Amino acid sequence: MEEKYLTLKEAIVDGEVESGSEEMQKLIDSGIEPAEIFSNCVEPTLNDLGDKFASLEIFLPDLMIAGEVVEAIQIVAEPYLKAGAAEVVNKGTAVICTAYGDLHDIGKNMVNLMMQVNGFKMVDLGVDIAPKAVAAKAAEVNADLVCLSGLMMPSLPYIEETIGMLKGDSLTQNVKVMVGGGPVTEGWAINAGADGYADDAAGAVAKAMELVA
Ligand code: B12
Repeated sequence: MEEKYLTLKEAIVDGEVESGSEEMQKLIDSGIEPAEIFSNCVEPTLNDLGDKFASLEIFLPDLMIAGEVVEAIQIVAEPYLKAGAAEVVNKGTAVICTAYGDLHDIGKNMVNLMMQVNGFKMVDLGVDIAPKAVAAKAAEVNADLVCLSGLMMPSLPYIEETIGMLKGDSLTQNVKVMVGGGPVTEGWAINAGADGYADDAAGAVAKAMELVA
C-alpha cells in the first residue's frame, strides 16, 4: 500500500475512530479523491482484516472496531462525494439493502451513496431484510431497480429467493435486479436470475445506468 495511506490503515486496524476521521480529512484536503482512498486503502485494509479473521489471527472485536472507524470515514467523505456530483437528473428509483441474515453494510452504504450522487432516488432498507419485505417495498415505490448486497455465504440463497419473488410478481416483474458483495460473482448473480452484477461502487453505478437506460 502507498505510504500516504499507512496512517489511515493503522487507524482502521487499531480501531481509532478519531484519528481515522482526521486522517481521512487530511487526505481529502491534500487533493485525493475519496473514492480513490476507499479503493486504494480502506477496502484493501478491510480485506486484509477479513483474511486475518478467517485465519484466526484476529477476532470479532477487531473487525467490529475496524468497522466503526470505516463508518466514521464514510461520514467524512460523504459531503465531498455529494459536492462532486454531476448535475442531478433523476435516473430512476432504486431500493437497496443487505440480504436477509447479513448485517454487513459498509459496501452497501458505498453503493447507496454513489448511486445517490449519480442521480438515483435511493430507498435504503438497511440490513438483514427478508425477501418479502424487499419485494413489498419495490412494489410500493414502483422501483426501477433493486440492489442487493450480500457478504455472507449463508445469505446468498435469500438473494436468489428475493429475485424469484420480484420476477414472479406482476407488480415487480420488470424491475431490474443488481447484486454484489464479497462472495458474489458475476456467474452466480446471473444464475440466480439477476440482471446485473458489479464488484465495486463505481461499477454498480455504471451497471445501474445501463440497466435503466
Ligand atoms: C467489517 C466486517 C464485519 C463488520 C461489519 C461492519 C459493517 N457495518 O458492515 C462486523 C464486525 C459487524 C462483521 C460481522 C460478522 N462478520 Co464480517 N467482515 C467484515 C470484513 C472484514 C469487511 C467487509 C467490508 O465492509 N468490506 C469492504 C466493503 C467496501 O466491501 P464489500 O462489502 O464487498 O462491497 C463492495 C463490493 O462488493 C460492491 N458491492 C457491495 N454490495 C453491493 C451491492 C450491489 C447491488 C452491487 C452492484 C455491488 C455491491 O461494492 C462495494 C464497494 O466497492 C469482511 C472481510 C471481507 N473480505 O469482506 C468480513 C466477512 C464478510 N465477515 C464474515 C463473518 C463470518 C462475520 C460474522 C459471522 C462473524 C461472527 N462470528 O459473528 C459476523 C456476521 C454477522 C451477520 N449476521 O452478518 C466473513 C463472511 C464469510 C462468508 N462469506 O460467509 C468475512 C468474509 C470474513 C472472513 N474472511 O471470514 N463483519
